[in-house]
Amino acid sequence: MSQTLENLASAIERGKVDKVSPYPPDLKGELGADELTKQALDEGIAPNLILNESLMVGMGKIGDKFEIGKAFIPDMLISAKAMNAAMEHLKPYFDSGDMELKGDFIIGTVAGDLHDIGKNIVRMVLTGSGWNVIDLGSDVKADKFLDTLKDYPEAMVGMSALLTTTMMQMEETTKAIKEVSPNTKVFVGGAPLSEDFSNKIGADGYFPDPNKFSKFLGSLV
Ligand code: B1M
Repeated sequence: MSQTLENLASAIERGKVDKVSPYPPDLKGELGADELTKQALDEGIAPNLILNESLMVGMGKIGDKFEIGKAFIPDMLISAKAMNAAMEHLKPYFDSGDMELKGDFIIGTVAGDLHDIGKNIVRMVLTGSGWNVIDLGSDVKADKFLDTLKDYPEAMVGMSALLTTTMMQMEETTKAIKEVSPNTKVFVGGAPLSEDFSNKIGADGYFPDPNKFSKFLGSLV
């Protein structure tokens, strides 16, 4: 991995947002996620590589530390803040598709779940590949998906979940959607999910990778 990508992964893990941010104190004055992402782009590193080989690595590390009690909620929050600062630089690359719309796509993180970084990346990638994305945010109940489908009856639906507890919401929401609109395609994603889970709840597919998901959606139109 290039030195810049390594430094960036570390900035995400440590929650170093930008050069002027006072946290963490031992990195005062050092470059943060903001500057390092810009530096990586200036070095010609592809946005996908920056995302997958640096930002995701840093996020994975802070998650692992949390799991073994070596990091706490504020640490994950500040890492999320650093990730968002980095994504601001990547957004234009993911957003830069042509404007010929392929169709409507409703997306949200399911009820009880506040993790929205992955969902936001999927939104950016789909927007960039020409979908009109209606982003319902996080903690989205089944009713909200159903109400939005009334306004966009031809839309496909994507749900994100990061918790083993909230992924169960996907089953209820998928069933509710299929009951009123059997032909609506429902896709799911998020770290704890699997193809088996998607099949079990009656969804139309599980996609761990936003780019492959976007290509698959493109093949449907
Ligand atoms: Co929390 N958290 N968190 N967290 N958090 C995890 C998920 C956890 C794995 C950490 C750990 O223990 N190792 C763990 C879940 C354990 C489990 O359920 N098995 C956990 C926990 C326990 C919690 C709390 C319960 C902690 C507590 O309160 N005790 C709490 C729950 C709050 C709630 O939601 N109700 C909580 C809170 C938080 C913060 C708010 C502090 C913060 C979220 C901030 C935010 O999102 N705005 C946070 C964070 C940052 C994390 C970790 C560190 C990072 C998540 C992330 O953003 N990853 C995470 C640990 C980890 O993931 N290693 C952890 C990067 C993101 C780009 O990846 O979302 O997987 P991901 O998205 C990918 C793909 O999955 C895919 O595309 C994306 C790009 O490749 N994808 C889709 C995602 N959605 C898709 C939808 C699609 C298609 C593809 O549609 C079809």
